[in-house]
Amino acid sequence: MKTLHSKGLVLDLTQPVVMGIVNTTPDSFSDGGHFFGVEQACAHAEQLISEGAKIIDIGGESTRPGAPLVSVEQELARVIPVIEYISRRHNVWLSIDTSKPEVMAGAVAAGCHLINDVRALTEPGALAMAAQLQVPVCLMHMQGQPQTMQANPSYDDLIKEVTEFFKARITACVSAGISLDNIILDPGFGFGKTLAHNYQLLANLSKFTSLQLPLLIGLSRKSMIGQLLGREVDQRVSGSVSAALLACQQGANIIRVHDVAPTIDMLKVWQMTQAHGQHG
Ligand code: YH5
Repeated sequence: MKTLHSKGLVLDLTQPVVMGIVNTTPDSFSDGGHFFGVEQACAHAEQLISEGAKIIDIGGESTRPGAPLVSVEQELARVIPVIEYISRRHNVWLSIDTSKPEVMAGAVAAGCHLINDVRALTEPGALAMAAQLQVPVCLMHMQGQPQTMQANPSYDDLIKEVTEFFKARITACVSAGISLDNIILDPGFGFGKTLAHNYQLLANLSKFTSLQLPLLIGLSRKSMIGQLLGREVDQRVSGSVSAALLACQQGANIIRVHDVAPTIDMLKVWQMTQAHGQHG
């Protein structure tokens, strides 16, 4: 049975769970910049918890192409107060969306249970820090760097290349002392991928289950939904929920979303149907 353990908390992944996104960046494009500031971020996190999020993902660095780089001090100042506030009041899993080892250390000390790194622990010192902190890590695939990744994404064999990337990062993690039980994989929708690449990944998601590790997916409000439907970020809920259902059907375990309530509704429909399979 797939379960994650961190700091005395257990996360049962027999059914897909929702990870709610809390941005602390003033430029967080996908919520119109409304959720900046510690107070707003805390209130937003509590709202997502009440809607059924099992994990809250807290980010203080924007990976949007062209977004300004953020210093360690700035990132810590944004995320630590939110982590402290939520971890004191709720028994929810907290995830830190960062690539910086110093931020990983500060976040875990403040109460974070999981490291979510879009750079898959490739920054200097990140691998050793994650190994030392002994909490689960999410390794995301990205081609290139956030600033330039969407310039000309190109693959000979996308699924094979993402799989090879996963295998190489798993080996690097295990060599550094990270337990296999603490590794989560994410194909990184929108990170160095064209629209066609993103849908090829979604169509073939089940292939990554052969690696036998939990799968996290982030599709929520992304361009692959907006471009296809011709919709702005605040009109992408139906498309995002539909894509998330296709991911669940193929074995996704953790669904990273902005819109928790509609995603929980989808999961209830999915779970009821699962429970009544085989003419039950
Ligand atoms: C992810 O997939 N994504 S930040 C563009 C959007 C909307 C949303 C233009 N962190 C992931 O959410 N961590 C981000 O519309 C992530 N997996 C993991 N593990 C980008 C994002 C977004 C980008």
